[in-house]
Amino acid sequence: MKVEDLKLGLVGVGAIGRTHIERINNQLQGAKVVACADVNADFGREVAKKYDCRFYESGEEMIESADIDGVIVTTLDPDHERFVMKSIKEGKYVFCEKPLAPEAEACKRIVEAEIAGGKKLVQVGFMRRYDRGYRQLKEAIQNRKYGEPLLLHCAHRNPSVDENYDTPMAVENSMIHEIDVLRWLLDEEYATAEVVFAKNTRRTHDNLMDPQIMILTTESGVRIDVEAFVNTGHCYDIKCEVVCEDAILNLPQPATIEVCKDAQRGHAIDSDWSTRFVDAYNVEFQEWINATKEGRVDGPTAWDGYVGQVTAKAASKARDEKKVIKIEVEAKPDFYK
Ligand code: ISE
Repeated sequence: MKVEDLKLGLVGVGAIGRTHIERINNQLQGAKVVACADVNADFGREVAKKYDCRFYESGEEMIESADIDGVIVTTLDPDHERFVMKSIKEGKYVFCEKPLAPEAEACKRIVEAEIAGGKKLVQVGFMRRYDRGYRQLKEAIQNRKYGEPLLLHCAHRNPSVDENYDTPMAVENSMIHEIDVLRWLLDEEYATAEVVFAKNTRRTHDNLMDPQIMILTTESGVRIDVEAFVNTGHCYDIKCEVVCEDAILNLPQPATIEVCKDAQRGHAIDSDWSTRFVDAYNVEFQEWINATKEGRVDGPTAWDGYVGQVTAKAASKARDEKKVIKIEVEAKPDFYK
């Protein structure tokens, strides 16, 4: 570890937590995860040993420690709030995996605490903003080279999900990514949400309607449809087609070799989000490390986390009540402008 390396503490050493330790300690520059905490002490100690970290049974104690400069929260979603709040209290920069918190009210409490502390410290792990393809789309849309964007057709397809994944999770766990990245892409807020169902796949179960289609409109009238089909059985596939006045723009797929065999020509595609967005995660963390060292937050803020949850909850309500719901977000505080 170099003297100038940022010393990070990570709470929650599940799969995503461990991949973040791995990328920060072995691939990226300028930081090291030097401490970790987990409720499962035996497993947490094993992980700490593997990555040469100090282990803490209590995440709060780790966050307080003078040995760490910044915090990464990768616990179960309901525990995000308390560790983000503790980081704010300690005045430490904190990266929290999405969602910032499962309930919009909890996100609001985080926003209020951050404003009260007077300094932006929180970044939310919406990694799609760091994907090369989405960044290219944003650049193409931003300068209006192709006219105004009018409508978007998107798809979010997973090969399979576990049996705990239920109907609300299609919006709140999967399409939350589209909710965030599309308002960033279009640089405007949503006005309404609606969710409709398709015919159910035979691969689903009693608690999951799959596929679903979420329909959003933006304040300027752009109409967005997102298909979430989380039991395709065969691929992880993310699509985003932006229909502009003068051109149709499509999210580029990561490049893979073309294979010509058995009288067919084709390309392999990803089977999982962790490989599809691996480069995005790396860029996201490198930029977070760089910004943290310079004392600023330049990624998705606590406010973005809050708007995402308000929108997701409106979409869930729209699905349950089978109607179009108006999305009511308070005015953006000057603090986040
Ligand atoms: C998962 O939780 C993620 O965050 C992935 O990025 C997403 O594609 C997947 O649908 C979610 O279940």
